[in-house]
Amino acid sequence: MPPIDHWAERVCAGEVLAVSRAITAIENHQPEAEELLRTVFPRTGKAYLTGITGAPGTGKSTLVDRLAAHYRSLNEGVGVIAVDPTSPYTGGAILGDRIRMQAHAGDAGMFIRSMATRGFLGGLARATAEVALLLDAAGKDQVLIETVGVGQDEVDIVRLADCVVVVMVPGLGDDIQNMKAGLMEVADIFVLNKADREGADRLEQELHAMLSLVMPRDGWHPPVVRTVASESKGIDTLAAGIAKFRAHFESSGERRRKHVEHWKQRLIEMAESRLMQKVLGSGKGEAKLAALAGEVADRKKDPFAAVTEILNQSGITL
Ligand SMILES: Nc1nc2c(ncn2[C@@H]2O[C@H](COP(=O)(O)OP(=O)(O)OP(=O)(O)O)[C@@H](O)[C@H]2O)c(=O)[nH]1
Ligand SMILES: [Mg+2]
Repeated sequence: MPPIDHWAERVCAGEVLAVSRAITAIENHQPEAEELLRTVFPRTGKAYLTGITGAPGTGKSTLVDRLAAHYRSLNEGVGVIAVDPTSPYTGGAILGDRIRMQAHAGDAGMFIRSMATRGFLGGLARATAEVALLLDAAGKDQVLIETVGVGQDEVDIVRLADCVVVVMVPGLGDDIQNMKAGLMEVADIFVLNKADREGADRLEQELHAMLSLVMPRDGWHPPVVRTVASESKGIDTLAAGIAKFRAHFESSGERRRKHVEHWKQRLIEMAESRLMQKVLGSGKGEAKLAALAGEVADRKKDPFAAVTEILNQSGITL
């Protein structure tokens, strides 16, 4: 059996070491990663991806942890991807995540990985999407993706998910008003976490008031679920909300349309990423680009001619 097939077999059997090695290969954009993903791809498409996002410190990791425990109690395989815990907002998040993960150590039905750095070749969203695919191949029924909802990268990542959960907490001031419109738009479910704190009722009223102004997407009204993640309160309700959302889209035939839309986006991103690699692949490409940009800035060359030159030199004829 070729080594890649052997590796793929081990990934699909859910072997932790094989999965870990594959994720590292994906992060480093190693050529074997693509080969591996191609090999396992026919066996993917079963996992349900839930994205959990929200402002720093709202309790996302705690929620993910409790939700994971809930799914494990139903004997479902769970994969967790914690993206970008290195943002300047979150000091010891990785350490905290590590400690939480210890609680699941030794559970073969659970796989947890932090993706700690930015600057992945081809982008963080690509790496996350590929890791999610890999966990899908590894037989995880539920893949939970935690991201801090602060930038475009994060919005791109949550868009990958089948269901997007946006976490809010009372006492962050005018957080609804300040919330990124982009994040609001992608929310399928709102979680009002830290409901044990003062101001929970007011925040819930504000959310409902705001939601009443928004047109339901495909017949779905995003519910507001109150949780106290640190006490495991409301987790069943959240899981039920996710299941209801899933059923809503599966029965209405929207699921396939969503998946086609998803792959349309992904294929464009992959084409872009491959093109960039071809153009900037070597160190030389970067230098050449800088030289051309200089010529354009100095008006020695027009940008259209420069682009044609870049493409031609990369062996691309359009
Ligand atoms: N009072 C209260 N505290 C909570 C609740 N849920 C989480 N916390 C606490 O809030 C703090 C932050 O929780 P995390 O789960 O690390 O939050 P996070 O959103 O993952 O944080 P970052 O990844 O750093 O953005 C921790 O001290 C939790 O114990 C809750 O429902 N009520
Ligand atoms: Mg966290």
